[in-house]
Amino acid sequence: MSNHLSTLISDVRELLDSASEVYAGTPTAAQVDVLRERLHAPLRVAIAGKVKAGKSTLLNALVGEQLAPTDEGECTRIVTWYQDGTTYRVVADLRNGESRQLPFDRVDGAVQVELGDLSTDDVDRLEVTWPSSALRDLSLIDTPGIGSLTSDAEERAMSFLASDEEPTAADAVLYLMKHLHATDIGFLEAFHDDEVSKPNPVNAIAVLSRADEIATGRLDAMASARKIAARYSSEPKVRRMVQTVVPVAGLLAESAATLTEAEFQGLALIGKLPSRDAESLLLTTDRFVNSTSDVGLTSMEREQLLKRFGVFGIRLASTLLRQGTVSTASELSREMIARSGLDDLREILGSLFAERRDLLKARSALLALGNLIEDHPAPGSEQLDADIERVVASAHPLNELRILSAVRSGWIQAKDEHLRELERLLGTDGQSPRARLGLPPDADDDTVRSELLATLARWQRRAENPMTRHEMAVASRVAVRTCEGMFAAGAG
Ligand SMILES: Nc1nc2c(ncn2[C@@H]2O[C@H](COP(=O)(O)OP(=O)(O)O)[C@@H](O)[C@H]2O)c(=O)[nH]1
Ligand SMILES: [Mg+2]
Repeated sequence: MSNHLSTLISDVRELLDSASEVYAGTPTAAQVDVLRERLHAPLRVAIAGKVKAGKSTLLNALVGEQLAPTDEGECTRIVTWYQDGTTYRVVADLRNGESRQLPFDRVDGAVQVELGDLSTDDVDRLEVTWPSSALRDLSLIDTPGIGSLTSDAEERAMSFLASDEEPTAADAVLYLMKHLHATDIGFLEAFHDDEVSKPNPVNAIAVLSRADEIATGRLDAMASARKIAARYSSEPKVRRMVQTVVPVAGLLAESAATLTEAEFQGLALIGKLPSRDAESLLLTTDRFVNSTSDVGLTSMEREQLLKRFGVFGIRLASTLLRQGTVSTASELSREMIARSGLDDLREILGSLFAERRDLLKARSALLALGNLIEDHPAPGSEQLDADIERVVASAHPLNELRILSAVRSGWIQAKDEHLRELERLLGTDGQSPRARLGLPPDADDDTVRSELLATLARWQRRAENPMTRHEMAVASRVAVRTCEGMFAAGAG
């Protein structure tokens, strides 16, 4: 960890200690404790987007289990947290401030919570604790869809994602969109804020979801989806709000991650058909289910395969099997996951969120503490507020984030290549010195040292050059401090 980051984290801890003193013996003390615990807990990533964007499906793919209920269902209207733990447990946090452990069932794998005498309106959020290595680094938060039929659910999702109602908000957001709609932009803008403490391109990623449907299930669907995603990623409107756009075929990823031997056998039967016969079978879903051709699968079995893998998944799996690219269930699962885009998403989550988790958590703790003080003025809280402001203004890692979002907002004008270099140096490609300097992971220490020296000199020149515009000069000074920090941490 860099010295700058450890300074920020110890500053945040001190602020929380002072807050505990200020609020000792008051009802607010418990809220301060929650904030303190969160600093040690995994990063909280919310999955947001319109209803049926594929949020719950993608959550399941990331966990590798069919955990979150998909489609309608009562509980898909409640914000639900999925976190790692030692026991299987569901707790409901109620609007009236109480918490209650609830019984649950598993229907086709999905956790079906029994609300009993509670209505969805009584429940503020559900907390599902589930032993899972996938949830160890990131807790995932499933949210009701924006644009759902009931405006209550929509309001709930918005208030969760966009409000200042800390400490419920997430540290980072995955925003799912099937295609880019005007309402998506509006939605992104609603919870976008240029303050360091609000979601902005440094902690939000867009997912072009249900990517298999983009080319109506053709084998090249993912290639088309990648092109579209790249185009979105370069649109200024989108860049202002999210770090990048990644295409993912969530259904394929979910089903591949939970592929059963029976399903593999079924897909293998289709793979045994000559490709022309398989294609004609897959022409329409109706034909696939009801065709009388002798595949060795009943209509019901075919319908089930369709539900799990979609036309694209069946076409892909049978082609991979026919061509001999894969021959076992585990090979097929791995290949389909890779082709679904899930591996790419995981990698991006790793470098943008997981590697930055301490910074993102420190940032949301500062925001939450600031809001808490505003809501609960107390003797001594004014001083605390001033201290928070001082930390927010001076912490170098927060300045890096601020510059990154300023670049994305188009406020900093400079040559494109300089801006890309600046973004990389400030950590968009990863937090390690090698990533920041644009060097391969196996570059030797001497190479790192000389690249660091050259980079430092370059940014010093830009900072001091009278021709450099004011905003770029400010950004250049931050870049210089980043380089100095790498020296201090021993990278030089
Ligand atoms: N073809 C296809 N269907 C999907 C995909 N992801 C989700 N679906 C389907 O879309 C419907 C809604 O998905 P769900 O995850 O419940 O969406 P949510 O409302 O955003 O949580 C379900 O019937 C899913 O099976 C995908 O990547 N491809
Ligand atoms: Mg859902």
